[in-house]
Amino acid sequence: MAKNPRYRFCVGPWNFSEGRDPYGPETRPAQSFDWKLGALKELGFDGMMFHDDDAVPDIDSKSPAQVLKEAKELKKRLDGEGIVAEMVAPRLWFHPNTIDGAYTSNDAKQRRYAIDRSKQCIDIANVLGTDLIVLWLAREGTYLRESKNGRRSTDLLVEALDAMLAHDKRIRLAIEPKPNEPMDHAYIPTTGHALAIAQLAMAPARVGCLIESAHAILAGLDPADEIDFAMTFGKLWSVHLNDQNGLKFDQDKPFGSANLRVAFNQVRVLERTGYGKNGEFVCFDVHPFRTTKPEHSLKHLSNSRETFERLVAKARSFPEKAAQKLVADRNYQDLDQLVLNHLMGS
Ligand code: GLO
Ligand code: MG
Repeated sequence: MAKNPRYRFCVGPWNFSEGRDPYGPETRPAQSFDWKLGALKELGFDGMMFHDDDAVPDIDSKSPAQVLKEAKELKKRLDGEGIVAEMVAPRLWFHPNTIDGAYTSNDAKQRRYAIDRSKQCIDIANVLGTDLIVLWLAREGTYLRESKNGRRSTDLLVEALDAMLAHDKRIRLAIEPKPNEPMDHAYIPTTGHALAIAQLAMAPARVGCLIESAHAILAGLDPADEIDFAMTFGKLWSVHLNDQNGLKFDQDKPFGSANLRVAFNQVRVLERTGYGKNGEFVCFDVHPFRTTKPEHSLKHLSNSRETFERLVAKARSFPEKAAQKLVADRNYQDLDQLVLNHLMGS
């Protein structure tokens, strides 16, 4: 039995990455989907996240009937392995039609492509048995301010949300905010933006968010506070726990790798607010370091989970009473040390 039966864990096929960066090629051989599914099971994870084209490769070259047929085959495979599909996300940043953005492209034909592909993504999610669609709005933003109109882009995003919500009355949309990369500035950079735009949609209750630790840090925010904020609205439907060393390229480091205390506070908030009790998954959106040898290429996943589990134990054994006494006395100096001592194990 899992150490923390309350939590279910998951990763996506892209988290078994091969080490390519903008300056050099892969450093590890590519593995097949079957290999990744086997590894995920071996590691004791419960679910898998999917982009639409992870579920159905070369999706744009296939007929709608073929796409659904392949999604059904995948569902059978997953059932056979006892693995749940946590979510499906339309990958709207690879295809030539999405060069200038997807829902906010300046070209109406390309906006149509993005919406059609999103509807198909919902159909795939239905087949895979999940009601959760994740929207990482990768190219919805600008490289230069004058190329788009921010007000119009907001309207276009609402139109796209509405088209998806109308396509399926049960589906929930979790916006995954990120402030930059690949864009200079993204249109929905924070949790606040995601929850605000949800209010403009035709069914606000079905638009929520997914918080990724690194994305919050890139926005200069504390991921634990972002989590608390979204939980206050009952709208945190998934998390991508990882780590990020300051304002750099998106690093997707193992959870806790850069700042253990920031990781501890995220776990503490997840525990306090009851995250997971409605079936939400703990997902790790982490990548191996480029230097990682093939034989160590699953360690970023097992290590992230180990850190999470140990921080759950730390959150549960936190000397709350002593902490509250220090808070009441405004003795934050000793509160600080109490936290450090707790994390250091004394
Ligand atoms: C990139 C994002 C990305 C998404 C994934 C699911 O910065 O974190 O990995 O989480 O594409 O939509
Ligand atoms: Mg992510």
